[in-house]
Amino acid sequence: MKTLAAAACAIGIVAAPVAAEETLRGVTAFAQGTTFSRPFEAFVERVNETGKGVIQIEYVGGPEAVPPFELGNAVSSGVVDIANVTSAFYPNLLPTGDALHLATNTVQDQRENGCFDKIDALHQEQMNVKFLARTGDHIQFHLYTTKPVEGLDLSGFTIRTTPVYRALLEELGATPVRTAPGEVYTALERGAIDGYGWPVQGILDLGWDEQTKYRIDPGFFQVDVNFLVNLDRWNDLSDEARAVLEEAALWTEARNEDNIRVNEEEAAKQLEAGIEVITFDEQTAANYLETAQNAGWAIVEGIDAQIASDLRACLND
Ligand code: 173
Repeated sequence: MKTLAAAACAIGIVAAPVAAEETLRGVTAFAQGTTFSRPFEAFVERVNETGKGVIQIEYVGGPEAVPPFELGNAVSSGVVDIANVTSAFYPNLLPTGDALHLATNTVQDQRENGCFDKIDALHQEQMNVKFLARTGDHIQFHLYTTKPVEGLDLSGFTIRTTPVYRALLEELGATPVRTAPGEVYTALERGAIDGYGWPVQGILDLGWDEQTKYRIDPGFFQVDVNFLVNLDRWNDLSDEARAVLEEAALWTEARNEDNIRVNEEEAAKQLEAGIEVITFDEQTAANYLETAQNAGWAIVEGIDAQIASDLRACLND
């Protein structure tokens, strides 16, 4: 044996080529340590644990590293290798991404019924990224205001928006202004906006409760915050490295269920912080939700009717 090994070395054959450890640079669109960055931070920790010697993620930072509405471009071009970002921040690259927050099922359902693969294909074709994971299931969006609201009428209200709330706000007569999360507090403080759209989670994290008087119920849609990997980088990874990422993605998605409990905790904290809940009578609430869903799908249909009908079937299944 010894002689054989020595002979192999002598002619330059080494036992097996050992692939070098890969490192991905990761950025989140949300402030570090806050609600919508936390699942990504847990994912990074898991990859760095289970991927030792194979793949590691260097967590570069949040909106201070890359502006949130630029993060889609950054991961698409490869300036960033992996991003934690919602489709509402990259409508320029994937206009039909608006469909994602109209889902009424879970990412586990979507993996099972083929929707995940369709969404992945759209991301690969249109923005050169691998759609690795979806977080945010079970979390709904709300409108929050600094002034009381009467019925389904927000005329005279200027409301901070992203593509998630735009159609609904227009239906309600509000004036939407697109604002990055990092600018919302100051805009409220200055009275430049009378409210904003945001999920049920995260208000206290961001300190916005200090500037918020009302939350409008019911919530609508479902949050999507996605892990996207630059496609060239993804294709160049070893099978082993991709397996580490896929495993950690499934692990992260399994934890989406915790949101059901956290939603309740957050609503209780908002009440304690003095945020009053505005509710509608049953009929008005039903109209509000229907308006939101219809206006949401109308936008996706207007962009691409085929994609809209494909996704509508599997996101509501
Ligand atoms: O309101 C927003 O900025 C937004 O669209 C969003 C989407 C997902 C999670 C948090 C916020």
